[in-house]
Amino acid sequence: MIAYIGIGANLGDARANVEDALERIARMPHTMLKARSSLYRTAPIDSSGDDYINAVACVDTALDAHGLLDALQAIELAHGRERPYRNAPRTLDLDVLLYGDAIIDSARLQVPHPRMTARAFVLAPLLEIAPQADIPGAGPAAAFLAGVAGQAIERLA
Ligand code: A4P
Ligand code: MG
Repeated sequence: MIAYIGIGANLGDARANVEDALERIARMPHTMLKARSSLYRTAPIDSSGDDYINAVACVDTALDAHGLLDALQAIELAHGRERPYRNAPRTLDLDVLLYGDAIIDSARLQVPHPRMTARAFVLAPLLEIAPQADIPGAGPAAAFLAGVAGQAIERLA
């Protein structure tokens, strides 16, 4: 299954944390890293603290969607992530954005990620590596870019 993973960090050395997450994603079981976006510096949305570093990874995985979530949460834990409150600043946040064309709504997992269409820090890196990306139930990801044009985001070299 082709899946897209959103990566974000705004605590500590955020850039190093995102790069390390990409390496760990590439080493997840039954999974191949197919593509990764550039890093983006983004202003916090519904959150506080420093700017975020964001990126998106594309994987080809034999894990089911909940198994993929488990593997991503293990990587978050390896980064010592604490969850004092929702949308708190974080060393590392890994979200399942898309899992094939699946629509999932379980207690632990909602896919497509419910807020992805409203966030430049997801849409820009996603469209960099998957310009034709389609969001099940919502339509082409590219159609939502205009709606997030006001959000500060800078692609890093
Ligand atoms: N969960 C449900 N669906 C998913 C999914 N598709 N992927 C559940 C991953 N997890 C999913 O997440 C809480 C619970 O969501 C998990 O236990 C899982 O079972 P969390 O990561 O512990 O909490 P959170 O990060 O505070 O919430 P969430 O929902 O990930 O927040 P958002 O909406 O992703 O927002 N601004 C910038 N510029 N860049 C950012 O990266 N990130 C956020 C987080 C806010 N503002 C930001 C950024
Ligand atoms: Mg999260």
